[in-house]
Amino acid sequence: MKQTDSKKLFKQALNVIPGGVNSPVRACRSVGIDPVFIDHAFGCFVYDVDGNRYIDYVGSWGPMILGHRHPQVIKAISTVLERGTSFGAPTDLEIELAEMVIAAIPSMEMIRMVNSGTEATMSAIRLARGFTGRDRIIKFDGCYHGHADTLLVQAGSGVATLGIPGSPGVPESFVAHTLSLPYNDIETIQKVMGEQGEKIACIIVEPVAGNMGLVAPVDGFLNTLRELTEKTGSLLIFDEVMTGFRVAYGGAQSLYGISPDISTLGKIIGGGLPVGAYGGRRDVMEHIAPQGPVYQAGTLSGNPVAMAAGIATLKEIRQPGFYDALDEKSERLTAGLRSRAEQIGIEITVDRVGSMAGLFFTGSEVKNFEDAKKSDLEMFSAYYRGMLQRGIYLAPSQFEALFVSSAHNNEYIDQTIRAAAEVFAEIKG
Ligand code: KE4
Repeated sequence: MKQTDSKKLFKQALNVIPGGVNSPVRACRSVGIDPVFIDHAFGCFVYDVDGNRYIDYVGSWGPMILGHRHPQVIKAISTVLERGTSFGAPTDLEIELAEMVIAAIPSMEMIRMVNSGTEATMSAIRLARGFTGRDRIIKFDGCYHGHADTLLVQAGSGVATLGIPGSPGVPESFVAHTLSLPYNDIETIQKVMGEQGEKIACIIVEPVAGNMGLVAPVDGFLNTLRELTEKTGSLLIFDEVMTGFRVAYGGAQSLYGISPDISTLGKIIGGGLPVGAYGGRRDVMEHIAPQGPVYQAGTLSGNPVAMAAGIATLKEIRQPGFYDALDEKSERLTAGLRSRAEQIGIEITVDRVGSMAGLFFTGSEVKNFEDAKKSDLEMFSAYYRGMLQRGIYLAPSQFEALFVSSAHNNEYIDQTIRAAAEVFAEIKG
């Protein structure tokens, strides 16, 4: 696989951009290669600057559920450009997208648009603290909610001890009110909420975790969070930045039948443009400025071009049968990976929720971050490199998910399975 131009560009990028990338995971450090530079994309393919074509399962980390350059999305963007790009004033498009999201996710009675998932979760936590008058928050090890200081705590920094900064530059005081507990550990959250529940402003959780690889909630975990927060007057925040409109049109909350107090969204609702959002109970959201005292703002929030892309995307994915078809394709892929690994005798754990899937090189169940870290990370790196060589573009980290889009068809899914079988045989040793 020719990579001349990618290497040239990466060298150039390293001079002017930290790590040569604008988001760390893109540097591919954990899989031991330099990143390929993408020139363009279409449907389920991305094409690098050296002309190599890849079947894309990153989908820009989730937004591209329709595949790249869907005609309706491109049309909507070019149409709105006739009106302008940004006004810094309210537009009808913001109401249209807000009403579509609220119709899809009933727990969101009101919604505020922002520009990223990080902004959404950061604002949701400020809102929960402002609404409850409490400072302490609970998150879970292995869940990632963006890079706001209060959420960058060292995973597993002890069940009872409060947060230890997960990054230089985050003052201890900024995470002093953050507790990070093991995901899917019902006993621990019950114990901690029993002891400290009255001090907890909110619990924030990925209802299906996609940032430690894919880890689904065990039976009762999400219900327990709902019951405990109701009992203690804390708020439950579902971070659906990744799962929202991904695992179902109504998000993970519609799959598990849980109504959180606040939900955060991003990725798909921007259709590939920068959009995040947070929303929830009206009595909570009414605390947000200028209606209420909790401040949050953004120059490009509700940007008309981004709104148009989001509206066009939701119009397509709300079509009857969209998710059934996506489910079938995703099941074909994960079942294929599982059966080929079995035939070849390599131990993998493959899980899927809707069109979001994950693969670990372990024969054991993966229920939390500790389990995920025990999988064979070296083998994952070799798998990643082998798949890239065969034209399959995966997330360059064991601790990410893969995404199937409506643009993936059986021919390319079967090609992916064949490539995986070759790589499994190669890395099995
Ligand atoms: P952004 O600020 O990156 O838009 O969203 C942060 C965020 C919040 N919540 C969840 C559940 C998320 O998955 C994310 C971001 N996801 C990562 C992929 N695991 C973005 C990729 C990246 O960091 O480059």
